[in-house]
Amino acid sequence: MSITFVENQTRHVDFSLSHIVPLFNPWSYDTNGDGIISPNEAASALLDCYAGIITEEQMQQVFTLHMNTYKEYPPIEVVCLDSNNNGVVDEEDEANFLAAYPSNKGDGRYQRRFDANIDEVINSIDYAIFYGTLGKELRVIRNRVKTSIYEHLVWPDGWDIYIVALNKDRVTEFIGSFGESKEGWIDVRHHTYSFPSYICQQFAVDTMVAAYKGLGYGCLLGASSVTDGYSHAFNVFWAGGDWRNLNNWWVIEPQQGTFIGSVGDSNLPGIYQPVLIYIPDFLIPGTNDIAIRTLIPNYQTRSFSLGSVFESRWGGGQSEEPIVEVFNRALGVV
Ligand SMILES: [Ca+2]
Ligand SMILES: [Ca+2]
Repeated sequence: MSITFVENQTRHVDFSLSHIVPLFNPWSYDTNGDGIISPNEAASALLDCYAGIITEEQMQQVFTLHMNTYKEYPPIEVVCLDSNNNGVVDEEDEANFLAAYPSNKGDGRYQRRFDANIDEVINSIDYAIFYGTLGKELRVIRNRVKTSIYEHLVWPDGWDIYIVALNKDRVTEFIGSFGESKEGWIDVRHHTYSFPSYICQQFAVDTMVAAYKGLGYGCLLGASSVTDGYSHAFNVFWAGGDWRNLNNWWVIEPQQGTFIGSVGDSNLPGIYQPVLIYIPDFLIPGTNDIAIRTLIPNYQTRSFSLGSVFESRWGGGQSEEPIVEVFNRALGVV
């Protein structure tokens, strides 16, 4: 086949070959069309190669896509209703839920995971929450919530992270939306507020840790404010654009799944103006605290800067979602 260009710039294709060899598209193995070549999809390419349907080189193309697109995410162990950790709230989870419903803490049937609002009873409230999530798929949610926009931030000592921009119109598909009673993948917003054991800090830590496991590194982060001597913890995310610009960061109230507004909005209530944004590194041994670095907003220059290279800590206290020993800073980065 030869391609020639004529003077008016339109393309003329001359099909002079006796036959046309169809182009191989390795994406044809993405049978569920989710933009990821899963282990099963890669395995079918391998079988096709053994069967002589595709060449070894073509199989390698599929495996390259598999390596580049498939990431193993750690399971969320407590704060979502996918009890068999297969990324779908499915019939098996339904059977598991019904085996625990109804029950009270202390009963053999009771399972903490299905007590979505942790009030120590699995009742009609948890039933409604469970059926609000039935059928949800984490990969679908992840693909809708995450964008392909990311930014590489490097500290003076070489420690680096990627932050990944979220689609602010979709982020409640992961955290749930209080105002619309719309369930997300996680159920942190249903937790009963319990002073002093489960307060803003625990809502924010559980949301950040679950987001790390479900979406990947650098997506939904922790943050805190200080107003009139009181501290408040919540979550923030970057939505793309210049990461230093306060306008490009958005605040979520994890206690309600409520979308608060932009960090750069001068009308943002003081309790939602972060003084620090927390970047997780590892679990400090013997504690439930996370070693962190920080991003620091400056409300005069209206911009962020990198915090100190010295590690600090952000406490999980009685947060529920198990904190990973080491945060994989490449997890889920495009
Ligand atoms: Ca499941
Ligand atoms: Ca309950």
